[in-house]
Amino acid sequence: MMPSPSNPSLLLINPWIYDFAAYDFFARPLGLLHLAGFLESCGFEITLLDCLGAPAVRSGAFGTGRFPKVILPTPPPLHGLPRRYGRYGISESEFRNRLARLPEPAAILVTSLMTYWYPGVAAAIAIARQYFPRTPVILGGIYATLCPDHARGQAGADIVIQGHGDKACLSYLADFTGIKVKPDDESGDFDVLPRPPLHLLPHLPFIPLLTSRGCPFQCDYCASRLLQPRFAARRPQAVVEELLHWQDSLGLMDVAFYDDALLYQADSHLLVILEELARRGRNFRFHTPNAVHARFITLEVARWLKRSRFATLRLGVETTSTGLARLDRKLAAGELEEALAHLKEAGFAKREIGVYLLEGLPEQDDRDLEASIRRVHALGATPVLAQYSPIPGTALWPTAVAASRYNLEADPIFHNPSIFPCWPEFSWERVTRLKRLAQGE
Ligand code: B12
Ligand code: SF4
Repeated sequence: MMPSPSNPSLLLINPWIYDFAAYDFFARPLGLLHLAGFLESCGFEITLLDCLGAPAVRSGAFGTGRFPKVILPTPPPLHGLPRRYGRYGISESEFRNRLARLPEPAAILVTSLMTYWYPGVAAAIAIARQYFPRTPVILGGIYATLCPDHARGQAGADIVIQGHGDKACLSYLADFTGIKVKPDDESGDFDVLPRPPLHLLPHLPFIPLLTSRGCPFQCDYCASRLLQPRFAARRPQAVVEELLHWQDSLGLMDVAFYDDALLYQADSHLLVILEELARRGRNFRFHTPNAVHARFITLEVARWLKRSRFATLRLGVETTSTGLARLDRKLAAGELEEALAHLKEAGFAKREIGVYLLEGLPEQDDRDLEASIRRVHALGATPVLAQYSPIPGTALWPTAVAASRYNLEADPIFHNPSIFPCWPEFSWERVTRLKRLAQGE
């Protein structure tokens, strides 16, 4: 690898999604933006190229919508599936035009999200290399963290960094540029890290926000602990200041929380944030696409959620069945019922309360899922099916590997939840029947 010129400019890339289905449900590259903020504060000049930064082809509510899609050949390991594979985001020619206009950066930093989206990561890196063949490429993010060996072998980056990666990045950048930077604060404290530079995003109808990292629970199917071993919350005041800053500078009102455990210790965290915003007379509208814990919804919490205009509310539940050995550790019998009663008393309507139910788990019996769907309807909430993605390193992984019709260990492309890798076969009839039931038909 050749050292780069002394220009300390960095190119950060959020790659395309390659998948059978993808919807922009409050999705923004917040991890890459956090890294951008940190590197900017260390004196680097940042250019962000967001492959998903295309205006939606069909707009949904609150800035959500359909990504533009170009159909691509289905990857060989998935041949035969009755679904259309494609690339979501900006066109390849737009990506190339943007690269062609850029000066040579000192390094290219690429993020990654879902493990099974790695073909989009590899495609973006391969194209970027055509324009900057001498520039080192560093890959980080969720796929890089969960599947580091695969990423090292297949993604085409020079370096793969697991985890937050900010300090590791600095040390590699020092090697490439000769510029040694010592951050002002080396504690890694969430609150002293610079704000993510949201203004770098080309299309931003809402504020993506992280008020805490990690989760105090450890559900069998979830990667939260692998990505963030300890739960850590920001100071409520710092969160308030960040929200006011973005509202004042970008004029935004909608906020999407990316937290895994937003309602954990709500009395000293979320409620303090909401009270302070109310005290200052600031109006926001909130969304929890990543789900909140039902067990933390007391009547007081429910009233604050209503008063503060939580417009997209999703509860993470998995299944309402008490007969099955439960895979998650976050909900005990009766807690969902209680939470829904509180939300209703606070004034939430059925359509406003989405309850995620996991579909496609290994050894899952449809009758159990159907019973869960009916139960959620009966409790006056809206069931939302979330397809299960097997993740290496989770407690459920060995069961998923044993149950799958694919060799899950051979290729992360098989982690794709929309192929239902742990069903004996893909069945539109089964998918449609469960979907209709969830829609109340
Ligand atoms: C928010 C979130 C979403 C959001 C959208 C997120 C987005 N940005 O687009 C929504 C709600 C839409 C979503 C949807 C889904 N999600 Co999700 N989601 C998350 C969540 C909670 C946080 C991701 C995030 O943005 N974190 C915030 C940023 C700050 O962190 P980060 O990206 O990791 O970045 C840090 C580091 O990785 C690193 N880093 C990042 N980039 C780079 C680059 C370099 C060069 C370096 C050095 C470092 C670096 O630095 C950052 C700062 O610390 C994760 C779980 C988790 N705790 O991470 C699950 C997670 C990623 N989701 C998951 C799943 C399963 C899904 C769904 C499939 C669920 C479903 N069945 O519907 C869908 C799929 C979406 C789709 N098809 O479009 C899985 C991953 C599965 C997989 N195989 O990879 C996770 C891990 C949760 C889990 N169950 O374990 N998700
Ligand atoms: S409660 Fe949610 S975020 Fe926490 S471990 Fe379980 S599924 Fe993951």
